[in-house]
Amino acid sequence: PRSGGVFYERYHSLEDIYYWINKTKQDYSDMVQVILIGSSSEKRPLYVLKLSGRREEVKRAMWIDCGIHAREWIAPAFCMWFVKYALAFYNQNTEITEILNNMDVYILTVMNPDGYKYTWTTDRMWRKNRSYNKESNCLGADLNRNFDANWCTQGASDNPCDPTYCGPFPESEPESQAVARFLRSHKETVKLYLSIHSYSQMLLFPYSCSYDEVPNHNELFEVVKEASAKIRRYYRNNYKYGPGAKTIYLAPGGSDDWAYNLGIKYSFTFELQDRGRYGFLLPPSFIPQACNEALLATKVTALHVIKK
Ligand code: ING
Ligand code: ZN
Repeated sequence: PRSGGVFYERYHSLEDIYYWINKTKQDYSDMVQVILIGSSSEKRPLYVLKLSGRREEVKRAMWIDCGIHAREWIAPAFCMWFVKYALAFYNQNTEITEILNNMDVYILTVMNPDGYKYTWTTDRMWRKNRSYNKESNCLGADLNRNFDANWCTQGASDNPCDPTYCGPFPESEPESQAVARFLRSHKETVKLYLSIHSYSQMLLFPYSCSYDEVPNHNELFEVVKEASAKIRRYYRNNYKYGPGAKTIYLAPGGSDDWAYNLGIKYSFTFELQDRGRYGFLLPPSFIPQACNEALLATKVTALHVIKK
């Protein structure tokens, strides 16, 4: 499916994305709300878009965050692609209509705005946020090692100079704290948690922070297996799937594990294109297919939760 316009087939600066958030709210004021959930360590606002179908009050919701890691530019591009698709095809495409009629969708387009900005101005391969560290000249913590799930054990670093630095304590970073607080206060309604990363083409679910199997392992496994099969069938591309620790590597302090332990039993991390040819430097010409693959996986997971 096309999502209209060359705008979505490019990467956008942070300023453009803030402008786009405001424009989207104005253009679709009947379906879109903007919620300020906090601010980054350099005091940039963290805006969540809330998409709602035109129906009566719904009791369920899903969450998508993109751009927790600065250099993974395809992730914010996906959040924008998803929003545009959902708004353009509500009441046109049966699946997105069913999703929006049954769930509100919360979207954090750039979870790490300071890092994202830094990759546009100074260091394209930056991963962490840009917070100050006591007793070190190195900046930043890895927001996907900063959540309270076996925090800072094997697979994370306690050295502020490392790219997987876990921070001084769980939720020490304003960006991870804002997300955690929002989800804690919405945990009765949020039934599905999605976190968008790149690269490696994988559909992951908890745990990443240990080799333990989660209680609904088999169900989550079947969901990502179906999503992977659909991507192969529709787009001729291969996505691995499985629990994070066994499928990619042991990584404590991740947001999906934390969200799972909070009680959001459908919790996934999608690693988008590619498998390493371009890596984080995925050319813009790959945006449409990469986003459509992730859109398909998003639909599969959301429809599964709705039909439960
Ligand atoms: N991958 C993730 C990372 O943070 C991950 C993998 C998934 C870790 C879920 C923890 C939980 O390392 C990338 N590419 O960032
Ligand atoms: Zn990442």
